Order: sequence, then C-alpha cells, then structure tokens
Amino acid sequence: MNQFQPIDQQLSRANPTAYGSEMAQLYQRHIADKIARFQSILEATGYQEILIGSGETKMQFQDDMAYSFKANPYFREWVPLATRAGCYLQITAAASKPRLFLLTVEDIWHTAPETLPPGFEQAFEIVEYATVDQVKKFLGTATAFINETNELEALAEHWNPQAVIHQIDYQRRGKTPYEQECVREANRRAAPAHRAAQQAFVAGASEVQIAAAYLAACDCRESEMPYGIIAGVNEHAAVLHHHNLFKQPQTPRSFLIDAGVEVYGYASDITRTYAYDAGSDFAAMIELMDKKQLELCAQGGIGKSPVDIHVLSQHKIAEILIEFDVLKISAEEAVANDIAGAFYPHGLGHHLGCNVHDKGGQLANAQGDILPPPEKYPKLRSGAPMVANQIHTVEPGVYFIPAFLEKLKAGEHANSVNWSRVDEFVPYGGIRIEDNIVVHADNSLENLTRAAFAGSQ
Ligand SMILES: [Mn+2]
Repeated sequence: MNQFQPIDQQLSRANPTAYGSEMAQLYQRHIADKIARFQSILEATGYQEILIGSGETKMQFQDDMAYSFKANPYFREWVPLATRAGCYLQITAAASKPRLFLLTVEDIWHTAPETLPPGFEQAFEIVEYATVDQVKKFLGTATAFINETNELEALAEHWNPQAVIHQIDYQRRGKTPYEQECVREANRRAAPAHRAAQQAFVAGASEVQIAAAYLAACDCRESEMPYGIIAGVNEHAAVLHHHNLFKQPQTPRSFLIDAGVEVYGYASDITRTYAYDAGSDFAAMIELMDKKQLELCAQGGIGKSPVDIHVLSQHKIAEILIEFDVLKISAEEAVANDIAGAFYPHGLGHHLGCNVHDKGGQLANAQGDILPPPEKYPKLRSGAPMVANQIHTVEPGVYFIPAFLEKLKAGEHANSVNWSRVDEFVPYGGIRIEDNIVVHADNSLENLTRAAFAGSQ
C-alpha cells in the first residue's frame, strides 16, 4: 500500500470511490439514527435543542504556541472534524437536518481547516460564521449547550446539564453500523503498523524508533494517535502506561506495544506482546495467553456481565502462572486471596468508540445512576450488562511488576509463589493482548482486531 495518500484514498484501499461512497451512505444512516436518539433525549429532558461545540484551541501559558487541538467526543460522535476548532452543531426538536456552524475567517498563517469527507456534508444545513454573535441569532429559547467553554453565555444550569450528558452517554453504548465501520477501519489501519513496530523491535530499535516506525506505517502524526503509544521493551513491558519512551536501544528480549489509529474520530485500541527468542519460556507464555485471551473474547454477548468475565479472566491468568510454575497453589486460591491480582492489576476491558475509554460502561440507566465496580476490583471500567452493538476491548495481562512482587513477598502468601521462576520472568516485563470486539444485535461476536491482522498478512 502506498503510505503517502490522503486519508480518504487510504480508507478506500481496494476501490477508493466505492469505499468512500459506502461510508457516505453509512454516515447518512448514522446521522438519521443519531437524530432519532437525540429527539428522545430532548423529550426526556424538556429541552428544545442541543448545541454542541467542538471546542477551542488552547494556548500554552505565557506563550504563543497552541496545544494540538482535538474536538470533544460529544461533537465527534456527530461530525468527523476531529481537528477543527470553533464548530457548533445544533440539533432541534423541529428541524430534520442538524445545523453545522463552521468558523470561517481569513487566515494566511495556517493551512485551510479540515473539511468533511465527500458526501458527508449533505447531512447538515451548513452555516459559515465569523463571530459567535452570528451563531447566537440562530438559537432558540430552551437550549442545552455542551462545550468546554461557555462563550455563548448560556445560563449555568443549561451549560453541560448533567441530565443531557447522562442521556448522551447512555445512548452511545450501542454503536451504529457507521461507527462500527470506523473502528473496523481503525483496526485495519493499525495492523500493518503493529507489524512494522514488531519488525523494528526485532531489528534492535529503541522504543522511540519503534514508535516512529509505527507512525510511518500508518502514515500518522503522533498528535493524531487516539492515545499515546505505549512501546515497552524488556522490563518496560511491565509498566502499564509506559509513555516515556526510551531513546537508548536495549538488547531485545520482549516487547509490548499498545497503540491504535483514529478514523473519523473513532479509535482502535490494540495491544500485542512479542518475544525475541521464539524458543523461550516467555514466548510459550505469550502463546498460552493468546489462547486464553481468545477464550475470553468468546465470552461476550448481549446481557453478559463484564464483571463476571473479568473474574473468569483472573482465573485464566492464575492458570497461566500455575502452568509456568510461578504459582504453587490452585487457581481458586490464587483468585480468592488476590494473588492473581498482583500479576494482573487492571480490568479486562472497556467500551470503545470516539473515546478510547468510551463512557457509559458503568451507567445503569439514562438518568445517570452508576453501577459501581465490585469492592475487590475497584478499577473495572464497565459493570453494566453488555448491550447490542457495543464495542468492547478484551485485554487480559500478566506482569512481573517489582513493586507488587515485593509486597507479595513480604505478605502472608509469599509461600504460594515460586520466586526463582519470578526472577526468571522479571527481565521480560509482562504480556498483554488486546482485541476489539463488536457484540452484534444478533448476539454474534466480531473480533475486529484478529480480522485486521489476518487481512493484512
Ligand atoms: Mn484498552
């Protein structure tokens, strides 16, 4: 694939025009679906209209440099203009087409702002404006205004009203076919970049060089990543959010990369782990983790509890540790006494969409009541039963984290662990494998990530 094509041609790979028009059609249906969902939000909350701002460019303190801009997720779920500041979208009870306000000022310093992909503009009545006073003239009387800043001077109670925010988060759990395709494409574009990163690791590159290889392969700037690239070589694979990438190359043993791609404001979120020596115990442990991860992926379904599947994943991690002679107890004991948790200190997964950690995973209802995580697993991001068309990540991990191991060694369960085996695995850091799964309305499961890797071979 030619890496140096604009995004719409890249999206189109095999047949650019056909893919582009297919996406435009999916988008029209997406907007029709969102209008219907927002009509019921207006009814439920008593507002006449909702106005969503994309946000403002932020300047660095005492400097004339701006931070890279990213439109907020409430705007991005409607409009794929992730890098365009100063836009507003107006959804009213009366109008069939939402009104999209685009800030249009003469500017010789910057290249022209991002525009909508071909065919997408039909979804809106587009109004170009230069000052917010012009936007204000279009506003009705009962407006909920959603934006980080309140330049339209909405009354405090109507600026980001929680009742509306909860409703939006709740409806967003089920993804439209267009949203699913965005995340699917974000997986397709990430798979070859993951391979490029793996090759750079095997060649002995530094973490910074590996990240550069990833960016080059998906033809993105770092500011376009849905989240900072995590690229941990050797012991760094045990640092769950290792963003502070090292410039010094290391003698390669193990490599964990957690990185996605963003397509039209939607993210993929993918983790892979590699061993340099294919004959090592660590390589065998990755292979077993891969098998267990696929078993966990198969557990999803409408009405299923992510908490139950997380508890199951704790058992599977314990089984891996037993298999490799790290634990000397049963899986049941390892989970009951939270010994497995010392090697696997995070949740199994989260909702995925235009937020990498999409909101709504803990919502019991549209009124914003929360289903709190169980006391034993306070870090779980999703407790609510799965719904149709939800996209979930499945990302079990096993790590040798010195701080946790020291606590375990000093505690009452120290004898449950074979410490010489632990010492052998510490230099490899850890393993995480993460896929993105759609729970379809017919209750079938689609693994977007495995399909993307299979398709990019
Ligand atoms: Mn994730």
